[in-house]
Amino acid sequence: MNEQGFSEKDIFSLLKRAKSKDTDYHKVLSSMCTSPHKIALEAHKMFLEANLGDLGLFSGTHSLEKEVITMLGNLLHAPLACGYMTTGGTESNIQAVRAMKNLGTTKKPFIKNPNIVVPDSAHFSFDKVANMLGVEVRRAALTSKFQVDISSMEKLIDKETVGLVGIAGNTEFGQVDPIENISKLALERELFLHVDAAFGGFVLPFIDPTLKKAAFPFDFAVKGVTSIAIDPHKMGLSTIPSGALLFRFPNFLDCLRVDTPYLTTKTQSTLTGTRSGAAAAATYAVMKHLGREGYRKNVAYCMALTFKLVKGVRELRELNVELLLEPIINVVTLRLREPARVRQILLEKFGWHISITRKPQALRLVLMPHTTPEDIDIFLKDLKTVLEEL
Ligand code: 0PR
Repeated sequence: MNEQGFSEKDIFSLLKRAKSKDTDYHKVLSSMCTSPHKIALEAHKMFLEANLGDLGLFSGTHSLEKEVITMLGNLLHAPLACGYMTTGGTESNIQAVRAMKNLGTTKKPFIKNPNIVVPDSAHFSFDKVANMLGVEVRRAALTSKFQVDISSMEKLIDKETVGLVGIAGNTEFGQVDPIENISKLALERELFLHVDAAFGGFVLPFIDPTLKKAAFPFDFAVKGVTSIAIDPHKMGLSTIPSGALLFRFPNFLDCLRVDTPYLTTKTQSTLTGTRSGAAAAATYAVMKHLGREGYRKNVAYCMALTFKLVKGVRELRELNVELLLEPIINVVTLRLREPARVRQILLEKFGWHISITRKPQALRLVLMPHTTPEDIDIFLKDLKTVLEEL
């Protein structure tokens, strides 16, 4: 640290220099985050110092968090669900598995080495879960449609399994697991079922039902689902860090509780202590402001981009590019030759940020609200140029 303080002017010039190196979202097709809605930004600024780690001091902000959980509970078909606002999908997944472990090993005290079974497509946050919680994470195979294979899941369950995980909108393919079938298995085997809807939670409930080729029940309407992760800082258009974890029953929150004797509240079930009240206020503001109608419009916009991209890709068929999967949500994966090289050229020559799936390797594009239909036209033209040159 410098001995003498810098002037405000110097500090801001340093900050501006750093910020100028950041990528703005234009030409970013790899991110599941986007620019927050302006009302979320304003609300965030208003509550910058609010700390949800000490609820008694910030009861106003806490009431906003509680309202967010109620709105999400209603959206996900469990008006009485309980939960709290996390820093995002990673924390929600960690806490959901921690609750499974705590409740599972109490109910079945013989369990010494608990395990959970997740789809092979599970987000890398489950690797952190395994490392942190001492819970073995078993990865079940996927079908050719990148949904978890139920029979593979079933084979991995044993006496020490405490829970199952399904994904509603997986990170790489945007696919939705057959949550109803996983739920059947969970109920038969008396296991908890966590649904990771970190991305899909603000998409699936708002998709035009006439567009859905099949229904994708994924939330508490499915009987066996015991917890859900849903992230307002992704398709919810809120600010970072806004995640949420919802439990069907209050005993899940109870089993995460620790005593906090010198705080204004006596116990705490959250993972972090000090927590952003700003993110809770931002999420409250944008959810109230947009309402279901606003989110339906947001999803319709992203799905229109998705279909425009799909149509354009189909027109490039003779260049050996095809869809890996008919998109369910606003994630498109493209099978083509030399995906890593194509990605690199698209970045270096044209400035597009795109990611690549692991197995199989394919180009992955997430169509977020910061992208425009004109961007899609330009992207398709650039992709055509690259493929022709290969
Ligand atoms: N679950 C699912 C299904 C996810 O897709 C993600 C993140 C998480 C959990 C973890 O959420 P947090 O990162 O909020 O803890 N999915 C994106 C990914 O890993 C996150 C992301 C967003 C990455 C923006 C890059 C980026 O620019 O790809």
